[in-house]
Amino acid sequence: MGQYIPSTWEWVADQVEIYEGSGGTEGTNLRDTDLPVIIVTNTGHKTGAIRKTPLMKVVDGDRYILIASKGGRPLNPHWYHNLKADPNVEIRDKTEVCSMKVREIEDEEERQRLWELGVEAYPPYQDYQDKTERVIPVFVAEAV
Ligand code: F42
Repeated sequence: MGQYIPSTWEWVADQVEIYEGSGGTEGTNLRDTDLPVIIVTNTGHKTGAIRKTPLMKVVDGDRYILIASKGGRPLNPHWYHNLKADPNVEIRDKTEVCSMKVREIEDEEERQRLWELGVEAYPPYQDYQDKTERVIPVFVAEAV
């Protein structure tokens, strides 16, 4: 494993620093909302670096749903490519850290069901999808 390289988006790198620096007791929500956030530690597939990606917490039973929205931008986030290259991640949910394996949901019916769970947890996901041609990818993360 390489060394940790913070996100180039400062507000994101800052959240990771507070979240992880407090052992998962602070900075665990999205900005000043009460919407919970998890941190997905993944491996940069070009650099081999450790990357830490905060995402909205969306669950389906004991699985996490990871939604590669990137605010509805035309291209998938870099972390999408990292997860496709190496599905082994760590997910921090507040003070809990688990080793998990991710897979992208290709089945349209299953993807739609999980997408709806995402929109229920974080309605802006639908706005992001409405503003891009890109079909926003959905992953599930399951404990190994
Ligand atoms: N993003 C989402 O997509 N969905 C969410 O639900 C979400 C929630 C959220 C909550 C709190 C918060 O602070 C951030 C949140 N974000 C959410 C933003 C998310 O954490 C990511 O910052 C965002 O999705 C963009 O991901 P990104 O991987 O494109 O990050 C960019 C900004 C970045 O860090 N780029 C690096 C750079 O140097 O430009 C490269 C990162 C990287 O992984 N590089 C790879 C490597 O090998 O190191 C190469 C990847 C490649 O193929 O180019």
